[in-house]
Amino acid sequence: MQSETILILGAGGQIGTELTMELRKVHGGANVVASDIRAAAPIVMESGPFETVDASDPKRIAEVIDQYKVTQVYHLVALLSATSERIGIPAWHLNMNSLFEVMELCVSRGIKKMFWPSSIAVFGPTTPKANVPQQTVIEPTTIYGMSKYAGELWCDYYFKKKGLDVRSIRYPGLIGYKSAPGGGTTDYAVEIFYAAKQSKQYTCFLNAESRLPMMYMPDAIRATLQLMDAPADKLSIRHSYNITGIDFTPAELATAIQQEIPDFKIDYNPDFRQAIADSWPGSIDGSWAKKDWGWVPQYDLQGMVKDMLLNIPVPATV
Ligand code: VAH
Repeated sequence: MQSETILILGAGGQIGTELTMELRKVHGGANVVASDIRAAAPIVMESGPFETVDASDPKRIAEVIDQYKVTQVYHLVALLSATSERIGIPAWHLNMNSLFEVMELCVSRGIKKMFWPSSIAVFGPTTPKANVPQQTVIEPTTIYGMSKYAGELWCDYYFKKKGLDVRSIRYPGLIGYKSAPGGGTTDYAVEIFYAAKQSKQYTCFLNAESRLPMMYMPDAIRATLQLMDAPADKLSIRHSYNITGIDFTPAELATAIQQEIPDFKIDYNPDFRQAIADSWPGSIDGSWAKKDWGWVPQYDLQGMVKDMLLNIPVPATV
């Protein structure tokens, strides 16, 4: 069987760092080409090929695809919710145009499989708040959410009209310790762990009751590989799959941390990201992902908290 050569665009990001390492475990370091606009984490730079690629430069992406004879592409580059609201239309252009260019390159090069992340950010204030079904009212009110929903429609179009086997997951907020998030509304759920280990105090930029869908990164990475390995004829969704993870409010997360660090304290000072969070649902029904490709999460809230606190280094005392 011909071995795969995988290109990861955005390998330096929160998902990209961990996805690169997992794919290199499966396919071998030399067969997974990491790329980003700037150098990635040392573990990525030192475990296989890395190429400097600006995702807004299709000629450069084509060069790397041809140089390595790439057979699969993971296109992870995007500006997230908070950054996109701050930047405005240029964020739409980066998120959308890079998707169009990569899908066109995958079709023209006969690339077998492509992955592109969507997000629960596609849902808006008119979406039901609890256990959001796979098919529902989708009226995003953020630039990031609009770009992700438009992208989902294009993924389905390229599958149906051009035969591109592009697959997608609506990630919830992702929490991990191997790579930092950047520019997201759910980033509080990562920052809080470092604050708990360092100062034992955290001021949260969302209010105490902001329930959001979340997922521990090991589950998110496993879901991604499980979807990509699923037989194409089992996939009934070609926009993007809802997947079930965990959901919690900042107050619930703080309580779970206090089970491990009793003197941890939290207070709340909501900023512009509160309006983004308020437009999103609180929990997701991932039953289609379970039916089509057997998705079941492994981490609950306390399990994630224990593992995060176990792995985040205690700051060196000065
Ligand atoms: C963000 N972490 O906050 C991303 C994610 C569901 C949120 O897409 O923008």
